[in-house]
Amino acid sequence: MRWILFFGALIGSGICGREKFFGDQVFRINVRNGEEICKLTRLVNSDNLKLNFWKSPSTLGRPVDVLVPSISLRPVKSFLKSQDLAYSVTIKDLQALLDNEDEEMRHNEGQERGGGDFNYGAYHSLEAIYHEMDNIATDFPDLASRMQIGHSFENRPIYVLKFSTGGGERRPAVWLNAGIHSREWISQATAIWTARKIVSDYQKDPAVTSILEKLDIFLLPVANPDGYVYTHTQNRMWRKTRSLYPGSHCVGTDPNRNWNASFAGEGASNNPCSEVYHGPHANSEVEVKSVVDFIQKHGNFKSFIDLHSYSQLLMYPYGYSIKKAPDAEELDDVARSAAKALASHSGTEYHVGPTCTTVYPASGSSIDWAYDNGIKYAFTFELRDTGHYGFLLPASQIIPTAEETWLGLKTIMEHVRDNLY
Ligand code: INF
Ligand code: ZN
Repeated sequence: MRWILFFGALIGSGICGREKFFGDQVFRINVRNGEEICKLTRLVNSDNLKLNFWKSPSTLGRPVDVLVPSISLRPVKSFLKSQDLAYSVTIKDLQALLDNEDEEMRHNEGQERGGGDFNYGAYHSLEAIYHEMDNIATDFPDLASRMQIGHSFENRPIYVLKFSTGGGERRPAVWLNAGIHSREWISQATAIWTARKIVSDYQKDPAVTSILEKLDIFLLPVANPDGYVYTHTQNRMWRKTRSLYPGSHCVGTDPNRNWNASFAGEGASNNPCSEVYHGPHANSEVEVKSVVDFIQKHGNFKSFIDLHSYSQLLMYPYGYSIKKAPDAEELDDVARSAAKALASHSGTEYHVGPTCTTVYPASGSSIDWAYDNGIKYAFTFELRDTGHYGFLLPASQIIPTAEETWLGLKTIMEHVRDNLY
């Protein structure tokens, strides 16, 4: 028994390196109605199969993506067959994709250690992203500054880049949030690329110059630093924070259910082991509270944009209710213009709509909190792709994704610039 505990501790402590997903696959399951969603949810929630929703069942009957460990392949296939649920295998060998990603990152880190510039077409460690934020602030001291707005549960700094051309401490501002769900690596990568784009294009791109003459931009590339480090060192599929509360045997709160917006309502769970666990109370996650405190202290934010992946969606409030946001028409118009601008780059198609009916009910989300606290232009981007690679989007797609997303972000920020309230 002692040996089992010893090896268990060893693996848990990460000394044996990251969790492996040998033979694991991702299934895309077509659900046609509520009854089938319930059946599937029960299946995923049955502990022994260790399934994990990559994309939860949605109100629209969109297909559901589920990570199926190799040991559960047979029972899951027979269950789906018995329930007459059609499915396809979108990722046949998850570990192969992870090995690819690992190999690319190691190669790139070698280049950078040799003094190379930050490669925006590669995924990076938290340390490398923080270092590049510092470089950007150093390269453009009159425009960019790196500030610490708090620390994570495991005491890592939470850094934000502020882009400002003056106008005092309370100039109307835009908050660009990324990396709140740690496994959505295209989100952090797009954010750091966007930081470099803003400083590079100021006084070159008239749109950027005019936006920055009226607005400050605050960019948080890694909103969940502990989770992000955990995806690099222990489990690439980690989504939540790494907080642990007395009496709970599961780690992590979903930071996109922890905001004070219909907290603990529909679409969140009170089970600490759930991927959508809302936490013991609103703002229990220091990573969330740090952003809330900063925004409330500043008091003049006009837009909050949260970058997630995947599914190619551009959504606005509400997630916590089916009720229509007072500004829904305007937000829908802006989102459709942004999606059109985004698509002009490479034809990437985004669906637009309110969270609740576009994906599923979700209480405690960042953009619902922002909107209900007077930050009118609140949007969530679900970046590439639509499930072929899912969270494991190849690094070769980072720059095209960031470039097209930038066209959407600019569209929104131009609208904010011209419609200050
Ligand atoms: N987004 C979903 C989530 O469960 C959907 C969502 C988006 C809910 C925006 C609320 C607000 O949080 C993701 N995407 O996790 O990565
Ligand atoms: Zn997410």
